Amino acid sequence: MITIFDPRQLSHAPLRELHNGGWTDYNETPDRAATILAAVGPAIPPRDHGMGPLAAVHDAAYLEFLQVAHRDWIAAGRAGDAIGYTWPVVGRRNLDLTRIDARLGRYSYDAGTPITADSWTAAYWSAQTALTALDMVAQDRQRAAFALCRPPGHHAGADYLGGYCFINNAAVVAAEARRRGLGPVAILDVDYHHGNGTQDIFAADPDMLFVSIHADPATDYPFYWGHADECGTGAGIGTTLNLPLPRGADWAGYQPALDRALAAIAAFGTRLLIVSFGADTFAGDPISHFAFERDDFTRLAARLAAMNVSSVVVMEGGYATAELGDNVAAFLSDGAWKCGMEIE
Ligand code: OKP
Ligand code: ZN
Repeated sequence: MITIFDPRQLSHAPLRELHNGGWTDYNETPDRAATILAAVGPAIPPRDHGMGPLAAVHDAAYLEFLQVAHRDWIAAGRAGDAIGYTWPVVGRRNLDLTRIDARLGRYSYDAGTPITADSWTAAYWSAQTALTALDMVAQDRQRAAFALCRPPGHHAGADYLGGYCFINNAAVVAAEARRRGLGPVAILDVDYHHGNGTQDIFAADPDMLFVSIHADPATDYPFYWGHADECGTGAGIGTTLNLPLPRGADWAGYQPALDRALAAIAAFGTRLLIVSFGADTFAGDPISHFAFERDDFTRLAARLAAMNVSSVVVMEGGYATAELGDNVAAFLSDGAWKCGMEIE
């Protein structure tokens, strides 16, 4: 499968994260992308689509914040990576403060996503990589394309970062695809973690389907989203489908949820499928608790390919770095994606 990637995506490299109450080395490393590239490459570079498609999904003030946050942090006399530590809890006044510490809290929801001097550049090119994968499918008649996005995106909302994510690459592609008349567009999120940012962005949107299979948020990050009773808001009720699974789920345990997900995607009349793909469902993932083996990624891809719709695969998580390249390559295998579909 054609792969898109830009080396500028490697420049974001936070030192450490607050994980389960203690400081650990940052899990979302540049090495992740390097190992995927080595296994699936070569990649073509992204085209630059500019800020328009990002601004279609994210608040202008949030995009501006991302570009200045680290500079303001240093200007405030701090060292190292910028990280929030005070959040405006639900119901707090929505004040428009200028202090960097206040703004870090305003535009984030966790302490696990530091901002470095290079985070904006990496996130910008990660989004352009996703948009170029859309170009490959929409204009260059590829049946599917792989955006090697890094940093990932599915935890980022319209005005917040978190979960290693800054720009919601899948949402940017979905909105741009709809703008180009390629809908109905569905997003299927098969990362171990619920894609809370994507859900929030499209929660009230009746013509964007969001379906997610993920670890039960009663036990797993991001906790406050992804429960089975979340089905959209307002006019969007019915176009969000959450399928949480207990820890320990293996390929067999995944099937009922996958069947429901694919049935919903088919019933929606989906013409373009955006796959938020996380390889952190792997049994050996250091921060996750499903039990996929390598071949299960090929099996998953074959099920998606059998939908016979054009697909943009957007990389999300996966932290077993030694096995990550092979697991992603298993998902992208030609055997799975080439079977039985022609683009008309
Ligand atoms: C990203 B993706 C909280 C840190 C908890 C975050 C996990 C993010 C997973 N301070 N860890 O969905 O793979
Ligand atoms: Zn994940």
